[in-house]
Amino acid sequence: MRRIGPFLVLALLPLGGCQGWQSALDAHGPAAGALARMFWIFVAVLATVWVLTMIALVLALRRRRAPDADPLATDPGTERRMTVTISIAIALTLVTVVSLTGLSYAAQKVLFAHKDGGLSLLVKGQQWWWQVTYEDAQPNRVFTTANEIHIPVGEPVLIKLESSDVIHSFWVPSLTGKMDAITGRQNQIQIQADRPGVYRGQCAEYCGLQHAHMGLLVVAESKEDFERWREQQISSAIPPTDDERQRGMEIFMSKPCVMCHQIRGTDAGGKVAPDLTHVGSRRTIGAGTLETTRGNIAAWIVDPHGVKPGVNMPTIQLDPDEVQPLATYLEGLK
Ligand code: HEC
Ligand SMILES: [Cu+2]
Repeated sequence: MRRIGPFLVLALLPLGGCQGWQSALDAHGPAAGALARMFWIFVAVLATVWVLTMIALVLALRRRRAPDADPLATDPGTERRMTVTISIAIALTLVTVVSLTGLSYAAQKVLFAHKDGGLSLLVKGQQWWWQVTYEDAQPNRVFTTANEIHIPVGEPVLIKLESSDVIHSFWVPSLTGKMDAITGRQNQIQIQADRPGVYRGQCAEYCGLQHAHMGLLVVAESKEDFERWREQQISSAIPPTDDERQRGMEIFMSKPCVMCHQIRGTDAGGKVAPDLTHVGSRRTIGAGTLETTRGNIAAWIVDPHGVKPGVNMPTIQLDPDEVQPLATYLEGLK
């Protein structure tokens, strides 16, 4: 037991992950369902093959010739039986391998099936966050957000993937397989959620220092909730309603923040960092690194490299009494 213990733990590890909220085996959409089904069929078939092989091995090892038998003697009856047995074994192996290949092909068909219509989003991988643009035939309904994708339940949503620096990979395990985001070309993958929920995803291609903190959330909600969310995201930022927020806004506009970040409806028009127009409405900041609270926003602004070492946001000198109004203003951008 002591010897096989570690192997047993290793063998059972993948099962422990099944119930998590980010697991390819916890499928909530057609593509992820096809993959999870394929996984379990492979496991069942391969486990059966392994058990049968072991049984055959044990039976073979238990066979003994009589001690005085001539080792080179052959018996035509035994030869014939062996030929038949081995032929059957080869045929079964072929059938198994061909069936598994067919199954894998069928799962691919589901994975890359493109249904027309529905929403299309441009998702751009950046070191180390996701820029998300909701496309629309009407230009004034196009908007950009970051790291949090909302989709209506039960509808296919087309994700067009691009990258602005290195190769990233878009992966929301409960909804679909992985797809690379590459500079200079566009890859597409469709996602669909069958049930409402929040599904976590992350970059699945090592892309530098903060690769592990390049998460994203997919929020699947009813059509009405989604439309309400979309209308709110399309609108410009809410103007400050009190003195502290007003002051926070003035501080933001007077600092280099505006060169990188956009807040629609204000003079801040930077396009190289997350759009902050509705940053307070997102569940996290820093691509899933911190929960969006006033305290966390303040901590981020004061020391982004303490939260996410190597991050592409400089530490900007602020007076101590500037931090709170700034954080209050940003947190209020619902
Ligand atoms: C040189 C460009 C640059 C400047 C200047 C800059 N930022 Fe950022 N900021 C970024 C980048 C890039 C990120 C995304 C980092 C990540 O998640 O990896 C970011 C993230 C943020 C976030 C989290 C947003 C989210 O949705 O995750 C906030 C809040 C923020 N910045 C506020 C500010 C404030 C306030 C200032 C000015 C004091 C500022 N930034 C200045 C580049 C910049
Ligand atoms: Cu990445």
